[in-house]
Amino acid sequence: MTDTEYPPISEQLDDLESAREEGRRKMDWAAQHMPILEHVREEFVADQPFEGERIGMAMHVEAKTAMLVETLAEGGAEVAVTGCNPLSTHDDVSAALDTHENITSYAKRGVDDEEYYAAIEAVIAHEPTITVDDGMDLVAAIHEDYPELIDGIVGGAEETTTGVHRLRAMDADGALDYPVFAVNDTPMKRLFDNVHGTGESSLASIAMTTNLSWAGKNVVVAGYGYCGKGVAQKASGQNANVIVTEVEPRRALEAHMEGYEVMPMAEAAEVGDVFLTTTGNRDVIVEDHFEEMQDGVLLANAGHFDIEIDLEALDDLAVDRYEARDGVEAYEMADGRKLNVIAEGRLVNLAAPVSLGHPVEVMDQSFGIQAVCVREMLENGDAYDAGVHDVPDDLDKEIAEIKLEAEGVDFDSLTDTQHEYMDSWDHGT
Ligand code: RBV
Repeated sequence: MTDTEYPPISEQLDDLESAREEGRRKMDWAAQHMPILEHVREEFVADQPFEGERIGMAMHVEAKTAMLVETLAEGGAEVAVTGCNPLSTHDDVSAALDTHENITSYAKRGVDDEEYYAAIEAVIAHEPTITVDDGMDLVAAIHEDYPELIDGIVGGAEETTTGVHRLRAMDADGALDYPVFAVNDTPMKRLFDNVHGTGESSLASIAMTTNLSWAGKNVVVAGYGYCGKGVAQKASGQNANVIVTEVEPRRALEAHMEGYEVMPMAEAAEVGDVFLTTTGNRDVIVEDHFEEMQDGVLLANAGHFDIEIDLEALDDLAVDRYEARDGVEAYEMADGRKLNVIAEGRLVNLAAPVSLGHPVEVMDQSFGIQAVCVREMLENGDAYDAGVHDVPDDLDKEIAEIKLEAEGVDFDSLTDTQHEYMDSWDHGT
């Protein structure tokens, strides 16, 4: 392994022993609820599919992610990992991971931009043969600054909507020079992680951070994609009145038909009590909206980057700002109204001080897919050209079947006659 200037987490913490112990305790708890990764790990330990490979990862380094990292390392890979958000790392988990002989972890909570990218560079210095990203920062840094490494890279996998969106834009420009699986887009990820994971963990993080109720609130959900749907559904289930804002006509109609109020943000700004952005786009809540908001509103973001709420404009409008609670910054307006921003407008389910990320069970699914995608890329890399690739459906089904078996859920299969019927076109009336 190449030495780099940015030190692994073990060289950055004071009380390393107790951090490692606590990190391992968190990982043990997660592991007890991750039957898919356990299954895949047993297979990897026996087959050693990653012998001689170097895997570079940029993900939210907490207990569940740590189980994915260990699973890959136990399959024979050397793994170098860092965070994909300055606030989502659990230092204790990072330290526990760093004790594994095949793993180097550079992830640390609370890094500034400079340290964030220094840690990404430290991962790249391991010269990965496979990359696993959440948000595409690793792929971007390799293409921009280390293109000479691309020949040695078999492929990659991308975890999240924003990362896949960026990769597709890169691919359309002809700028993506190795194959990457769009893990986010496969059913076993998107229908569970984005919907239930984002819905549950965002609302839980906001409730824990503020100690405020959902019942009776006007909750404005910006964006009715998979994440927005989950947030709307769970907020509604907690007796909130949900208002959806959208820019896509069919999604706006879908939200309307599912019983939510749909209106432009300019109108929602006047009536909302809580605002939660899930669009993946920038400038969703801006100055004009802040000016209309009621005193005491909560503002939070569940999209990957902290660009959805224009905090610079809010700061310009504010005559004062202070930390109202851990994870809550109050911006006081000239007329006395206070607008409360949670977790600096960063991914609220991971970046607030109390946040734990998505529930363990959904991450087991997402990371099960990640693990078999890495295996697929190494087994059949030649079959994938440079560009974005859907996860093969049989891999998605493999993970679903492991999960159903672990849950003790039986299901039907088609008879030969049914197969024949489904495959034919000559059975009419
Ligand atoms: N996510 N990871 C966690 N490790 O606790 N929680 C959510 C965790 C992922 C999720 O898959 C989503 O696509 C991505 O974070 C957004 O950055």
